[in-house]
Amino acid sequence: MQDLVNAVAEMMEDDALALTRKYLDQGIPPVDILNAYKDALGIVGKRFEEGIYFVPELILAGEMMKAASELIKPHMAAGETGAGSKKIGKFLLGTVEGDIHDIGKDMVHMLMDINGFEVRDLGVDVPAKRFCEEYKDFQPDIVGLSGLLTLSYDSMKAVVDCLKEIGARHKVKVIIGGGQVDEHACKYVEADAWVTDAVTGVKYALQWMESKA
Ligand code: B12
Repeated sequence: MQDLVNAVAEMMEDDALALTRKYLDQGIPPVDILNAYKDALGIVGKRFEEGIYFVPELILAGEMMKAASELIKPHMAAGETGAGSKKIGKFLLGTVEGDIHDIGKDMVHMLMDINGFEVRDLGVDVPAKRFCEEYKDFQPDIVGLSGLLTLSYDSMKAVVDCLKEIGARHKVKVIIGGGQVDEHACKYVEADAWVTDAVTGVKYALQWMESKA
């Protein structure tokens, strides 16, 4: 799908959507198409770092990915997992304080949902205190923190600290995700796992629910 990656990276919005439709019609797995977008957004991010692209390109890239997600969503709801309506666990999700990136978070929402989780999505720029309030009300099995800025690690850590303060840390798994996270960030935040793709995140979540059963 190099043509799709190129169309997104070169800001050719109409071509990108036409190719997305073409690949969906051909029966290409939706996750593969989303991953092509993710790769393209990685290129956009790199060009931004290099001073070739600026914030408007970041915005347009984000809009392209959102438009593609809307096209792809119905194909995913058909579900490869067949998890259907039976809920297997509760997943509290949000992008942490100071960070407004939500494309990856929305993909996580969609994938957790079709894999049988009841998802409560708190949106973006969510303060630690709000995560803890929602924890008390929703009683999730897993808390998922999204953050794409390196600055977000402190906000993620604040959520874990807050969960400790209310005596909930040992009762809940915490997973962090976003393009920049790594083992180092995971240790700093004191999360249980870190991922840079939603599919691996779903695998962790399913494993945790299995070992709880
Ligand atoms: C699009 C974009 C934007 C858009 C966001 C639109 C939106 N609605 O989200 C806009 C224009 C708003 C934006 C703004 C900014 N951005 Co920006 N942005 C990007 C870009 C190009 C793509 C991000 C993206 O959506 N990727 C595609 C998704 C699908 O991938 P993903 O988020 O990684 O998510 C996947 C996984 O990580 C995982 N995942 C994500 N979250 C979670 C959570 C859980 C629980 C789990 C299990 C998994 C998981 O699953 C997803 C699917 O596989 C990245 C570059 C990049 N390589 O990421 C820069 C990037 C993240 N931005 C960057 C910067 C600097 C900014 C700004 C500061 C720019 C500015 N000067 O204003 C602002 C910050 C605003 C803020 N306070 O948050 C930097 C961050 C650098 C850093 N190390 O901190 C990046 C890396 C670009 C770069 N290379 O410099 N940005």
